[in-house]
Amino acid sequence: MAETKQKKNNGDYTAEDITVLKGLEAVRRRPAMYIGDVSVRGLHHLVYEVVDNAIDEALAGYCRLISVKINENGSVTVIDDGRGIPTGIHKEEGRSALEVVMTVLHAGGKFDKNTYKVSGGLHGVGVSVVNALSEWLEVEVRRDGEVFFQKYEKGDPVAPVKVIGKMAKNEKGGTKITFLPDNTIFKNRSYKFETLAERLRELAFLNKEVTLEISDLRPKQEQTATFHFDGGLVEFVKYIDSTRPSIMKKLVYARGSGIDDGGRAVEVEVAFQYNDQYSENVFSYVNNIHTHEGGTHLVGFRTALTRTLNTYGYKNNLVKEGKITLSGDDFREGLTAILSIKVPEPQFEGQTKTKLGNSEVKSIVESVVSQELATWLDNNPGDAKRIIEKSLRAAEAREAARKARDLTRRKNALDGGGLPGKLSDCSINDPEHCELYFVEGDSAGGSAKQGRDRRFQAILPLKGKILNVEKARLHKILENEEVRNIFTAIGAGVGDEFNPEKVRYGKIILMCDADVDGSHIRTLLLTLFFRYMKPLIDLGHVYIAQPPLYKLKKGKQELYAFDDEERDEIIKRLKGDKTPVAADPNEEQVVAEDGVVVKPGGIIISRFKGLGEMNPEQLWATTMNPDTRTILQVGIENAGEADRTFSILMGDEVQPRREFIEKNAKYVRNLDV
Ligand code: 0RA
Repeated sequence: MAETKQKKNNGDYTAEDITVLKGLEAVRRRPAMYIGDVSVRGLHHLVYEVVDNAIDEALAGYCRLISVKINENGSVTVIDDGRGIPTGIHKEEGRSALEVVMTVLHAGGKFDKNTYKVSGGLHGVGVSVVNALSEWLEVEVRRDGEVFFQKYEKGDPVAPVKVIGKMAKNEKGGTKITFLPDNTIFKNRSYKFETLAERLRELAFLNKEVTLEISDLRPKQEQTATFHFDGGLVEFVKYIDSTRPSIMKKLVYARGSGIDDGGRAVEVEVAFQYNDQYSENVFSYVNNIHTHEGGTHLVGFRTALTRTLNTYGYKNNLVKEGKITLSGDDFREGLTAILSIKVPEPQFEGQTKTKLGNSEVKSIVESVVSQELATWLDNNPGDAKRIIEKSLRAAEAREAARKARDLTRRKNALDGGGLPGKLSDCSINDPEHCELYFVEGDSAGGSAKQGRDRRFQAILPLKGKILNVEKARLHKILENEEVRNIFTAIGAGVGDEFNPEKVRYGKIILMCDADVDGSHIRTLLLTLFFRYMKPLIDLGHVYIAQPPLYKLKKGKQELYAFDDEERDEIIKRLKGDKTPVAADPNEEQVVAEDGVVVKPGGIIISRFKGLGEMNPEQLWATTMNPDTRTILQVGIENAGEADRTFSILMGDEVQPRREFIEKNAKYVRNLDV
């Protein structure tokens, strides 16, 4: 691949640019630097990158329809009706601008400085990165009455840009990109419809002028979905809260803009409502990127909310002077909000680069929200009163929670050292190397304790179902001993006071039985982490152990299988033949008691019903030994969806839960939080 000179936006080459960025070869050598990782997550980011480019066209006012297809051969096509990637000769490069955009790192934005750049997190790296990581990529541009085409392999053009036809009379312009991810880079190349659809749905909520559609054309998986929401953020809030009853007649919606330090417009849009529950669900976005870690825009929003509601409460005699002070927390109980802003030059900070740093943004958001919210409250006195009354109840509960927390602290101090008695801690105390296993049941807890490597593995057995935190307030939660043990074992606090630097273990591993109760307990634990220790998940500390489902025995040989497929493969291997097991209808099998199956050839298959059936050595060998085990890392791809999922699974209403489980039984098992 040719080395390509890079250029700064101000037009000056620097020596550093030339030596550091050596074109797409750098992308292929270190793909994770550009797309985060090369797991299925990175695979899906390739599609998001192309779609984000089309969304940029929409933000600039030129694109209405974006269509994604998962093709029969596993490639993906993204079509938009924007202006089309420019095709003229690029002056400095001396070749087609289309080729430059597709083959030069970060060349996408420099043509057009007036749009909002998406340059945070993993997005906005440029379509050239997708090209570099594709076995092949084809682009078709409709622009200036003609249809242009170019094909690439691993990022390199196969031939120059060619005109392959004329546009029809009334045909709209646009860009069509089809690519097949490179299988030398991505081990797993199979796209998940639901994952892509969720991101497209999110983009449709955030950009109400755009329609996004997706179709899966793979055999036996054919399905389509179309997303368009005239109501934008308002509909987004309703969607997230679809199983949480609102206490309001109308949602709050505010929009406005301000000017940043460079004299450019910052656009602010927010929608929110209060539901009858206790958690705070505020999702903030900058240029369509979810800012997991918040930032200055979120601070501005919170400040405006607290100040404006307090002022309204006093002014209208709903809050009595001197009696109780309402804090920011009180105004966020049961709040579901979407804050979406567009910033021309976002600066992203934080551990996952999802925290907005631009300082001037705080006051811009604060002033837009303060003004608009004050007017809204005056126009909707009924809803305003309900919000203030709910906040007063929250303040009373906060006082009770403070007392409960003080009590916990005192109790812990009395215990000496403060760690729960049930915790079998590890001997080293460098969090990076330590693991904490939450184990379902005392008997499995006992095996885990004996089987573990006590130098770096700690065990906390859990009695059974822990409290469902989705349905309780913090002070109730802290009254529960089991949950308190979990908080103290992790050692980093709760909720707003949670400090990730204090986490005592680098890996927190949930080890539950592979049955319905096990998955219920796992969901309860994940709900607890999601609601009260979210950074634990964001920073990748939470894992799920994968105990085997089957033990296969032949003579002295013992093997374990983690799913049916693996079981069948092992049987095949043990029998030494190549015919698939399932296609052997004449085979006799004897089913003995306890689900033990004896196959001809003396293979004994037993199904593990629970962790407790494994002895300490088996548990170590299959599930706990870092050299041989498989553990799944829990991540949040889409926080709004995750929130909605938890409220469906753990909330009050039964019907949506049943519908969710019926529709997603497979996903629940895969733990796609
Ligand atoms: C560079 C400049 C312009 C648009 C684009 C790239 C562009 C890229 C993609 C990727 C997918 N769809 C796209 N649509 C447009 C600005 C175009 C102009 O100034 O005319």
